[in-house]
Amino acid sequence: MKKRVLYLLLAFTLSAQAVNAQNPLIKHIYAADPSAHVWTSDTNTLWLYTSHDVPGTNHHLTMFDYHVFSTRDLVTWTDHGRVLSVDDVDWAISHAWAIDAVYRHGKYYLVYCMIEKATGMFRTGLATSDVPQGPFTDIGFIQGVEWGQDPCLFVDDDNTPYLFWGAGGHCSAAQLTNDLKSIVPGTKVDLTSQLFEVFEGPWVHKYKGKYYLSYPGLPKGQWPEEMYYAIADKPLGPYEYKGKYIAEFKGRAGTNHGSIIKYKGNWLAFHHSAWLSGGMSEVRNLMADYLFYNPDGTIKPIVPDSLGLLKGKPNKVIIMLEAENGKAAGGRLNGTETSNAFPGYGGKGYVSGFDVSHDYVEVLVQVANDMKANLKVRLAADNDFNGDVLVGAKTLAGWDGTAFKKTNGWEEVDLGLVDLKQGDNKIRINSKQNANLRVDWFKVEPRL
Ligand code: FUB
Repeated sequence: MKKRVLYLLLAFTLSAQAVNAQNPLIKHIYAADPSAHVWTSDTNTLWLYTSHDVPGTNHHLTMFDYHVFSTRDLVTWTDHGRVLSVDDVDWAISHAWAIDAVYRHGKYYLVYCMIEKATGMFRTGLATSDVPQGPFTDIGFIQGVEWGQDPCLFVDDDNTPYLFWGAGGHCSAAQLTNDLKSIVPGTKVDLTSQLFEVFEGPWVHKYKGKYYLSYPGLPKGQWPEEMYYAIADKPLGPYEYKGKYIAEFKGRAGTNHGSIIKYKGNWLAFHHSAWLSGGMSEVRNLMADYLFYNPDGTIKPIVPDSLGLLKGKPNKVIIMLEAENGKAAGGRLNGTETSNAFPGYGGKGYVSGFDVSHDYVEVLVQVANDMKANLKVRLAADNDFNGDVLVGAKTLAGWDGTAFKKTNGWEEVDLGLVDLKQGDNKIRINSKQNANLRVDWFKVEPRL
């Protein structure tokens, strides 16, 4: 009898863990290389700037764009969609690999790496936005950095910016100029020999006045990568190697890459694994775990499990796609235009100018696997109008030349359940006649 109760208890605990699992952190899209930030402009929100793995590839050669995620409670996460792609960067040709971000002088910067068309080498690009969720506009690459893969832009308490980068078993760092656009001459250092078994992906955070440089390394030169760290008294070193904080674990990817940050009083470690792709080791998903220090300042090793940042609730995700982001977020404005004259919109504005039939606004939804999702659109229409909603190439059942009602200002219209296909999905709304339609955003809630 006693045994039965124990079994039941165990079964209940395991199923509760599965339901409440918070790792993988984000389950609707393959994302990797998370850079976590809390900006001084709003300390309640945690942001993740990530790269994006292409479903079905199992390599990193065709990685093409970046995503931004945000949360205010570590339970509900918003995917803000594509924020920059190789197509948006004139000087680049491919390899949208690891990224970082920084908030400086009232602007948000994406600090990213792509292969330069002219030289075939990795450059560290800068792109800016007025808002943390992007999309971002490229402003060129940082002068003086060659093979600038896996950038980490660390700003010290005195506001001095430092860039760390690393690839192929090397790690370098330098002070940056105030505008972030170039290296301060004479400040570049090669940190490789100070970082035991370093391979790539540096991340710097500060704890109790010391500088912690964490990085993916190759144990005895063999894959998979594990997460190591070293500590210094000054940002540019010298660094003293301290150990590993995430060793190889079940379901790990070939690579790992992480960031460490304090949010609402807790230290968190973000990284990636291959749990979601079921063993395709180069198709990765985001992971998160709490991080604890020993009294001597060393880090207690983390063994990732499905509970992650468990708050007693399963994670929830919302994909928020602002209509006005258009091409910069992988969407399209056909015959329509952006505006901000009609108050009450979310984001930076809305799309209007649906003057003739086939004028439309389209947004891009990217998902890891085929899935169902709830779709909502926020719009304002001065008159009733007939319109279509398309998901992929197909008109959405029930929304084919359908009569949309005149709204009372901005209203959320529930378009129902849609089928999303693995990879890229375009969602489009068009008005068949001029009804002074304005479209603010699309909200997609994956049913996972
Ligand atoms: O995501 C592509 C590459 O894989 C990153 O740049 C590396 O850090 C590794 O995670």
